Amino acid sequence: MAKYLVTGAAGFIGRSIAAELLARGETVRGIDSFITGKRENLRGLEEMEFIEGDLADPATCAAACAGVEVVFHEAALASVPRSVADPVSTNVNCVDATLNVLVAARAAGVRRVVYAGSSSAYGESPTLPKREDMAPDPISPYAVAKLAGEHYMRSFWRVYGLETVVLRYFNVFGPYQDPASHYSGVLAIFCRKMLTDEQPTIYGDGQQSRDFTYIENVVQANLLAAAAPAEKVAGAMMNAATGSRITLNETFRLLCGLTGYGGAPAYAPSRAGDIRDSLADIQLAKELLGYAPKVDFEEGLRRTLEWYRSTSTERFVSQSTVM
Ligand code: UD2
Repeated sequence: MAKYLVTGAAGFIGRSIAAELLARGETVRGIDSFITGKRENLRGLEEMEFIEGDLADPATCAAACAGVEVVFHEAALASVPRSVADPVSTNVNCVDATLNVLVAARAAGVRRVVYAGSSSAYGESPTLPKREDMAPDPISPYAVAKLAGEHYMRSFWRVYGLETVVLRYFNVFGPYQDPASHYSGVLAIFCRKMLTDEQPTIYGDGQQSRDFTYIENVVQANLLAAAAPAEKVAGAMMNAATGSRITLNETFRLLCGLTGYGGAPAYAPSRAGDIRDSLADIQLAKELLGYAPKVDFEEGLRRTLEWYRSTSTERFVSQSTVM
């Protein structure tokens, strides 16, 4: 019987958490519907018990949670522009799915649920860095949906005593992030394009900034959140990030140096629902979890590029029509 359940286990972040748990000798169950998860991401996770299923279905959630002690809820439709194009799907796959997971977790006697929140909850307020005690101001339907999930987490702690911990991720990147859809994270898209000598597009003037967080840091935050004492973390929400930011223009220049790409970027109008600047205060995660980012942005970029280089370009080209 698995001790841990990872939802979205065939996605970028879920896959990475599952791999680390297995490396530590833990028993893991994963679930994915393959709406955005990839079967090839399960390679190397053969020891994981796997369920193909959709969290929008309560019976599937019940089967996934049976016998489990801790849930890492990573499954989502993660994209601001996707949610602008189709807010209802985002709601079903983020809000309904999260509520179903919580109901099933409670019924199954799960001890703790760790939830993938999003920095998009902070929205456009000009104050930087973003601290957890700031009022949320979600702009896109995606931000609203991820924030609703946070509120459900806290509610299940307050009302039912199910231990929940929310980690607000800040622009996570790294190996296994899908670069082949235009809904992908910007770094996955830029890495793939610049390695294959394709011109990347910057939406807006490129002066927007992000606290890009390498995947290993986020995996570390998750494992700490699962293990921390309930007195400290149950019902809590905290940023998971690096605490530094970089503009897209600077990122592009850095990637030119690392990839040898010699062209200029194309510039296109800003995307609806986009926010300008994002930077986390990571003090709370330090205090509550003992979290400290281990891999900085440049080192993360180098490792990510190495992975995209070593991974068959066919894998990405064959999926380039998938959105
Ligand atoms: C949001 C959240 C992030 C995570 C993510 C999930 C914020 C600050 N961050 O990321 O935490 O939840 O959603 O998807 O809200 N861009 C380009 N060219 C491209 C692709 C993107 O210029 O080809 C721009 C895009 O317009 C934006 C920036 O790059 O200004 C980052 O975009 P993204 O889609 O990687 O992530 P973002 O910030 O929407």
